Amino acid sequence: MTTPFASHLRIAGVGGVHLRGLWLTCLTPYAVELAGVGAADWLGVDLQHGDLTAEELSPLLRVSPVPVLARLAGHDPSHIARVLDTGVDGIIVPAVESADQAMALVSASNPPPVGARSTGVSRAGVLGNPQPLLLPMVETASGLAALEEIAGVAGIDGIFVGPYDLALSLGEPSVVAPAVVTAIESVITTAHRHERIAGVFAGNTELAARLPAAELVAVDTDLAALRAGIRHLFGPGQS
Ligand code: 3PY
Ligand code: MG
Repeated sequence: MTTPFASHLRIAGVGGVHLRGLWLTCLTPYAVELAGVGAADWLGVDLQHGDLTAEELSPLLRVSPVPVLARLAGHDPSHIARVLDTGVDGIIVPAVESADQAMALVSASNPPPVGARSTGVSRAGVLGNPQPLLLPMVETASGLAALEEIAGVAGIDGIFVGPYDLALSLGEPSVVAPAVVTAIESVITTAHRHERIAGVFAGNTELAARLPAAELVAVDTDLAALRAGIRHLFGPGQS
């Protein structure tokens, strides 16, 4: 892909792509360089859960063969600025529950006059990266209730669904429970109606296969892929 990822998705728009990602929770840059992760279309680096930290982003970005989106630890503007300074292709922000929160993220992600993000020497600045994708997550009943207003906020690129927190918040037993799948589909439809791209963390191939309309689908995690690879070699074993 010659066009930068964020620009590519903005140009392709709704329905223009269906890109399958691998969600990183533990792989080091060494493994990212050598384990063949380029078979995925993109990587999601999880800074909220798992074992990776914001300090590991720059080394990961230097070796990743595919675009990298970072799932943030929270909404703190200084965390957002540090992560954007690394030159990631986009940020995925957990548990956004109102238009006000989404507007605060737009402000934290953009320098004046759009927002209040500070500028300084950074990898993103020196490399001249384009504006990364801003993808608020809808993953609670409150977020779902505010979906229409969140999707309408100027400056966001899309909505990303967190089905595991959503299932918990809705009191449903699994991410493939009918009420959760219906909620995910309604997020995709609403995002598209607002000309926003839709992303979903599937975390399993069964759910991933049911989401052809989403532009971004995180199929599963690096840990799940490692476990599957080890089982493939040795069988189920003790755990
Ligand atoms: C969720 O499903 O809640 C997520 O945040 C994906 O990691
Ligand atoms: Mg979540």
